[in-house]
Amino acid sequence: MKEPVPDENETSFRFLAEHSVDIICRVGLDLVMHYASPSTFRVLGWTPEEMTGKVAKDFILAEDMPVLAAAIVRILNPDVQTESATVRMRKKDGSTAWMEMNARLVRDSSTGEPREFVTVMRDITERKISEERLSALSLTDSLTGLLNRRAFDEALDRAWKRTLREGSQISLLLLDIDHFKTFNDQYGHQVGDDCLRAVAASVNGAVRATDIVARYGGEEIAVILLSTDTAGAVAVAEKMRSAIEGLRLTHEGRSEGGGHVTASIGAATALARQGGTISLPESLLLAADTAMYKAKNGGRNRVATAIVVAPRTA
Ligand code: GH3
Ligand code: MG
Ligand code: MG
Repeated sequence: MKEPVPDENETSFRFLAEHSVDIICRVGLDLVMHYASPSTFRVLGWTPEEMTGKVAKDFILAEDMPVLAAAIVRILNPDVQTESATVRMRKKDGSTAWMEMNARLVRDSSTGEPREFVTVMRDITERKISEERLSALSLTDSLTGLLNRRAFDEALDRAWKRTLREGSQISLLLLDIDHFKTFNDQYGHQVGDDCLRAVAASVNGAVRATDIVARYGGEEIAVILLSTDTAGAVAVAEKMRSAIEGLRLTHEGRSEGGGHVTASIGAATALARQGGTISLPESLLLAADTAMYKAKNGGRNRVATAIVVAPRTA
């Protein structure tokens, strides 16, 4: 391949590149770096000399290489002018940076054949981190740290579809703190919040890592137990119930619960079988809610169950 002769354009390219805050690179079609601007040192810790002659995969994390490969396929399309990709790059100090790359394919002015890529890269690590924090915030409940209702609804939808497809079973626990209104009235809202946090931690401690625990409403916690039958659901619910009782959080107004905070739990199981009629996940929620009220009416601080049969879809 013929090296381009430095001309006025070349000189101004160099001038801009040498003074750019962003990293500017010239990369061959074989992904070998021919030029890197001095800002590589400030952004990534590598000097331009350390980067030139190397290939993309020497700096880009292996799991992000498919993202780059897809962008290259798109940019080779004659109708595409520029293409961007966001990938992680290894910095000299061993850490990684999220880099947004905007690339343009330079073609030979006479033949139109692709010649090289000119890429502008910008460190967007800070932005990525705050985006990740924001998205975590919108999926978790800030008081308890459990998943919030939105995350729960999405998780239940996914789990439900999977259960119907596999013809397996799924259980849903709905837990409600007993006489929590009088607890708040007696000890104040702040102590009520502390109590909720403690209950949430107990619930989390009673389940497996694959189970999904969410704050469903004010003082209600919902748990999705994948591939779990009624016996399994009751075992987990009992473990939760006794863990909460075992916290020994004083609730003087709660004489029937031994003067401690307790909770009632509805455990509903859906079996996916040919001929099942319960096709919506909301029906499982309703069954768990009904079972929970059965536990309340039965004297609170207990577990009650319900079973629904859903249609198998595969
Ligand atoms: P039951 O045994 O029938 O469930 O009685 P309960 O008093 O717990 O039921 P109810 O639904 O009437 O009351 C729920 C109470 O939970 C009302 C509300 O003050 C309290 N609550 C809901 N969310 C929060 C919260 O975030 N913090 C605090 N401290 N209290 C809350
Ligand atoms: Mg309630
Ligand atoms: Mg309650």
